[in-house]
Amino acid sequence: MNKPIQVTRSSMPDFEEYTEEIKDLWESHWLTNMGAKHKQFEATLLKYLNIPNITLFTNGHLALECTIAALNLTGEVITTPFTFASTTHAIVRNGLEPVFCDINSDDYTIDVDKLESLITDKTCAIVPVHVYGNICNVKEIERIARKYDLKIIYDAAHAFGVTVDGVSIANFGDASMFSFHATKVFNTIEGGAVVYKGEKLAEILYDIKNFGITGPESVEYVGGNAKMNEFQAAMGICNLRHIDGEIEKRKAVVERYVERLGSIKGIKLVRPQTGVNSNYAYFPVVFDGYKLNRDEISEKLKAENIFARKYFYPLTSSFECYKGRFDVEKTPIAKYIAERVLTLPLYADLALEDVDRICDIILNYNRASNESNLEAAASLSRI
Ligand code: T4K
Repeated sequence: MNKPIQVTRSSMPDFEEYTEEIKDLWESHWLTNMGAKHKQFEATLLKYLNIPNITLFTNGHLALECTIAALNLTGEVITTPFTFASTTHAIVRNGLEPVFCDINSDDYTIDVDKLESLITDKTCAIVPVHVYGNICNVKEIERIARKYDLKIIYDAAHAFGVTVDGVSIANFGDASMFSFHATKVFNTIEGGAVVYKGEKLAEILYDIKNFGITGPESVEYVGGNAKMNEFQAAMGICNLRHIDGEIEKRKAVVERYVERLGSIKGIKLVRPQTGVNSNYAYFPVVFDGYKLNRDEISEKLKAENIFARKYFYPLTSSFECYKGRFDVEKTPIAKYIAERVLTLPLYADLALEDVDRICDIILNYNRASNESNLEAAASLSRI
């Protein structure tokens, strides 16, 4: 049996590069609480993303949760259910009510044509998701938010390094959250960041991730602990040196998948978005009218030690913890896609021969020939 292939595999610097980077921590004994590595990493990221403000966090989820808290919102937040648990939980854990908008069937981001009809006098914000690194219709979302005076907080967990018409995706909305989790295009082991407009938010985010402490003897917010530590920041410093090369390698993997699966009836891929420089974060495939359904393909791959994932099934609106609260029928496209989507293995060092093997398993399976093989095997055993 071939060695297992998981849906992704963390990018890592050379061992020596990382150990060199963390060496001075043994001299300083300063391991966390916004130390030298944290400051250095923050400054490097500002440059890389070409943005004015960034706050680092210990993970993407707390980055999103703290940002929503920092904006001091009340009421309803429009978002999509075709995402990881984090997006919806971050809204609910802030005491806000998620209102689910459907996604579009092209890139699975929020359907801006359905957004406006969901706005009520209780709506305070929109939390759109750049799902798989596909970019939401940022212009239309901006127009709607301005018209109704709503905040926009992008869940950009998947979108680090993406640009639109040459502009970093970090520049849209009031704030965007990036995840630097081990499974992401760019990782700090665990980690995350928020980028935003306005100095005011900088102060609040800094305090909120550090228990709400604003001075030696003052605590102005009910904050938590969401600080990025020095080892995470050191990993970020190292990985950022290699990010462009990693994205290039991912691109080659995606191109091979597209070459093999791009024109197959019943297999739907996301088309490249106009003006968008992708980070090739995920490779979602929708099996719709193919000879095998999504679950059958998933099982076939598993039998060969290949572990694709059903990101994002089930919809967050159908989670047990939200039972009876939301109606999944109100987001029919999200429901349809979630039932048919499979994200295939994708990481920088995935060998093209492995991509071919994955495609062969998907393409070469033929129910009729498999049945006749089984019959042949059965008659052989009778001899
Ligand atoms: N918003 C969105 C839209 C998100 O997708 C996420 C996270 C967030 C917010 C929150 O960001 P963070 O708080 O996580 O920074 C994974 C990740 O844990 C999660 O970060 C990610 N989204 C989600 C889509 O996927 P799982 O439960 O599927 O991960 P797991 O442990 O099954 O790992 C998947 C594969 O990755 C493994 O089979 C092998 C590989 N892997 C995993 C780990 C942990 C590695 O190569 N190295 C590793 O260290 O959630």
